[in-house]
Amino acid sequence: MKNSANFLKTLVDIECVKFGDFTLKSGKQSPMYIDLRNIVSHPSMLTELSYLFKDKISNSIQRICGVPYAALPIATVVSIQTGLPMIIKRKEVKKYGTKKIVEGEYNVGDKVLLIEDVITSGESLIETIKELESEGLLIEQIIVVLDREQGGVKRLIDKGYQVESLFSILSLVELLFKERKIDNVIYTNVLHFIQHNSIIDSPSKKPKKYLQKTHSNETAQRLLGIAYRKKSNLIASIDLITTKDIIGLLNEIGNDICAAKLHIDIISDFTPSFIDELLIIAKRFDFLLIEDRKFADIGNTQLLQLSKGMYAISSWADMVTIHLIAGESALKAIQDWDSEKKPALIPVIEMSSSGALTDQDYIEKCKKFMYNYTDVIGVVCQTAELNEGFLKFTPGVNLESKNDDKGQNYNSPKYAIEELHSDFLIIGRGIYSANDPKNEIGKYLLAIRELDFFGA
Ligand code: 5BU
Repeated sequence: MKNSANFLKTLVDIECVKFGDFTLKSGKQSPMYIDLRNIVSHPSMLTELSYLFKDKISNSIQRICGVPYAALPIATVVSIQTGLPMIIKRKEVKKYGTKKIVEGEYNVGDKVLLIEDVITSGESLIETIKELESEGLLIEQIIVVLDREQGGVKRLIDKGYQVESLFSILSLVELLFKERKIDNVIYTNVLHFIQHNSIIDSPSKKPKKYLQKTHSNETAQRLLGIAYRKKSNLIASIDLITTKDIIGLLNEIGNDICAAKLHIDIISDFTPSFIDELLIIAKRFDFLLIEDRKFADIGNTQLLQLSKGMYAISSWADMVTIHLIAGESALKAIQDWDSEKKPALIPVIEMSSSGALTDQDYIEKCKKFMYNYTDVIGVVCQTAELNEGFLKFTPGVNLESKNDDKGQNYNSPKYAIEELHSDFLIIGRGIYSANDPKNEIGKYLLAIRELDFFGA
């Protein structure tokens, strides 16, 4: 086995993860079934796991312990791979002899790595932790193979433990969806299930908006999946004019964004090979590409502008912006366009600039027809309220400034999310003009994560 993606796909092949309609122990219906116990019959999977764990183990660890029973074989191979001694926590205390709860050699104060196969609520981990701690052991690190993303990790982090998972159910379904191994329905059902089955109950906090959003459009689902997984709804508007600067910036901040927005026609040294480079980087860092072309012509011209010329936008952009000024016919022309590669559409129905002509009347006119088109995944707007499921992209976001000297108006990330109910924040100069863009984007991430926008 060579990489994590193969490991995840093999989990499905060996039926450790199944999709369908399952009844859980609790009686609840679930669209997925996860049981990693079959891994014991696949030595190559255990070996791969031992490598994956080895990369993550902190230097201070003195003992390894698996949560019984499923994680015991995993702990064993990790112990062999790392040379770190193992201890075993019994599930039941022996009724005779030593009555020990922890087998193996250890000293009070030893720093333990605790291994678990799957985490849901974190309950069995908490039980194991309690018992190990009562023996005087210190839980230094917890590594879980698969996080069901139902709140268990957060619960343990809140208790002060250092927890990480090798994989999450979301990264698994994302991968399978991308590779067309599961369809829209399964993908959406899993998202729904996670949304409604988190053990974290925080009514005082803002609703976990991302998980409540679903959209039948595949690109919208991918964008939501990436945003949720990276816990970033930031779209970097890379309004730079040389390919070197653009690539340089994306290499710096690629991990922190769910999409990059470009104005491809402002690049002074554009060549088609730039697109190849861009696509490689987008894939490497896992973000989508938006061309902010704002098409605004009759249907026929828009199709030419989308697909022809040196930018051949439809060949690479995952999403494009479009004005609806030409009316429904121009939108319909794109929707009816029979093209193998067609970007999702984000109409601009309201602008951030002072004196914009996009008044309430215009917004309502756009709304009258745009919802009928499945290529439309959401809109660029400021205050407009949208139908359930439609994504709201908001430019004019900046932590430092209120406006520029050319008509742009800015809101803070907090205001955009809490007051404008924005789903995705588009940030240009706030990031790319900063002295240290990586450090600056960290501030934006902190601002959105403080709002608990992504839930657990
Ligand atoms: P800024 O540097 O954060 O101001 O960049 C904002 C980007 O969003 C920039 O590329 C604009 O073209 C784009 N934008 C906007 O600012 N306001 C709008 O209403 C629309 C797009 Br539509």
